[in-house]
Amino acid sequence: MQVCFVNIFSNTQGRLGTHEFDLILPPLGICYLASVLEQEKYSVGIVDGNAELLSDDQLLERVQGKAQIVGIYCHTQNFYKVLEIAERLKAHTPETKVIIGGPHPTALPAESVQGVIDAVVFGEGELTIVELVPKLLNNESLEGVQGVAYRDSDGQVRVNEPRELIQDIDTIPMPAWHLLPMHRYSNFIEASGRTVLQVMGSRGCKYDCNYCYSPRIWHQKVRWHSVERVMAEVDHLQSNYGIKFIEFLDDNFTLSKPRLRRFIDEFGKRKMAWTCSTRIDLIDDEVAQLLAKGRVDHVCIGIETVNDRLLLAANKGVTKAQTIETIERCERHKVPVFGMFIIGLPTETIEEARESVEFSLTYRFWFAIFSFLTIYPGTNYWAQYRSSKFLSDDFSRYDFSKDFNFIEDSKVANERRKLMRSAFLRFYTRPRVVFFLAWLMIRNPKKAVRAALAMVKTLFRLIFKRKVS
Ligand code: B12
Ligand code: SF4
Repeated sequence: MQVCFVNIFSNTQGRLGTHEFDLILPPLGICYLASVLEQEKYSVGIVDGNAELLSDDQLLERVQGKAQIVGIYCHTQNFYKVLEIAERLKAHTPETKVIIGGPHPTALPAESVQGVIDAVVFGEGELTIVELVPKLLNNESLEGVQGVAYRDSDGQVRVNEPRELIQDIDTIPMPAWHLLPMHRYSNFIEASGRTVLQVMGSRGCKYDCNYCYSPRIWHQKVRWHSVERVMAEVDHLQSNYGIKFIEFLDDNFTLSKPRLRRFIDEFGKRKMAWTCSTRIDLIDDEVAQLLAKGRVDHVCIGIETVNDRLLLAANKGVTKAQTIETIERCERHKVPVFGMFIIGLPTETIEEARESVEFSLTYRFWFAIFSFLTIYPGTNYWAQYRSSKFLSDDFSRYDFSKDFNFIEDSKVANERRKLMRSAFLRFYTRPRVVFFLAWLMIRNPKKAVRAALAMVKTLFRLIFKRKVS
């Protein structure tokens, strides 16, 4: 094989452990890259160690000596692990070229050229990989390859020019799903036990919230796939893999009303369930009506906080009044909302954090999740706080399901942790959630028992205040 892409197992089993709750999604980024390389007639493979729960040794066994180039997906939290895997790969087969890409290298290209890494790809990868792979296979210089950082023959770190985004994203082939262990993917709770897969109908977001990384990689531009292309992906997933539920990963699915209307008409012809994400200010009455007409299962909305001072400071561009209006509108139109909250925004007091928790319990959210503020590289907050003593420089702690990586006052942080525990307990022990699990039990007893056990385990940990590891 010429190129093998790898997604390593990430131990993100925090408060809401991804594997315990069957939240295992395909690594779409490397699937697109595999697909463009296959189009260019390279032999390509993917090892999704995360989905297959592969230990480092098992992963290395699957990859070592099997490919000329190994490309590893890298987010901040697994950066050290990625370097370690690269090191072991090279120790076994020094001639293998190891490249990395993904959110972390995109945010910190120069700093990511470390150890044995031969090339770091930053930004959108499809055009870069097609130019990079022949250079690596032929041992040619990487000078001038846009979107690449590397160490030159003098040992100097070079960061080449960034690459322009692809204008027409319909030119990118569908993700190479056939290279994935498709039976392993799941989002049990969100898809209520149905077979589920993710589709990206667009790339990018025009907003610029201070805690978000999306504006950096996609340059605050929104590029859409045509509705026809989206339906082709949906049909492919339905007919080849029996998928019954689609989770659209677009940053703001309801940004364009004309497109939403066309989507609802087309998708409605298929007998499939779906969910999407959007913003508070992108659901007016017409959008809520369309979502209800399209029988959306639920809509995920980043509420983050309901405090106007913090919303302004986070550059969120919405107010508490707008939030209430939209949530009530969704209730009226029977559009269930999955509310996502952040606890620990810079300068947030414990009273302000409590406001968010009370809000999540007052309104009829379908589900709610409370994340610890994690300031990721590439975000505006990172630019603001990167040299602050409050921000951890240990990347393995950059995990929004486990703990804060930005602590201004440890006493307040402790109170926030306690608040998160009680929020979790209060939200997830409500009769509605218990009934929901009972209903899932009928649908898929095995998985429901696992999810219920995971919940009990998490509650147990919380009650006894044991550190979640
Ligand atoms: C879907 C998703 C998930 C899914 C699964 C993702 C997966 N890898 O399996 C779930 C919900 C499970 C998840 C979990 C987590 N996620 Co997540 N997730 C996303 C989301 C919403 C979309 C990812 C996606 O498909 N993007 C679309 C593709 C096209 O973009 P891409 O992945 O960046 O890939 C392009 C380039 O980066 C590059 N590229 C990517 N990989 C590689 C590899 C090589 C070798 C090369 C050359 C190039 C390259 O080319 C690709 C095509 O252009 C992003 C937000 C976002 N806007 O990207 C967050 C995001 C990636 N997640 C994030 C985080 C932190 C996590 C968690 C660590 C959170 C946690 N603590 O639990 C876990 C990690 C779990 C894991 N094992 O990977 C952060 C990463 C920030 C950072 N700097 O690390 C993001 C950016 C969200 C955010 N907070 O801003 N996530
Ligand atoms: S949080 Fe949502 S709206 Fe804000 S910049 Fe990120 S993707 Fe866009």
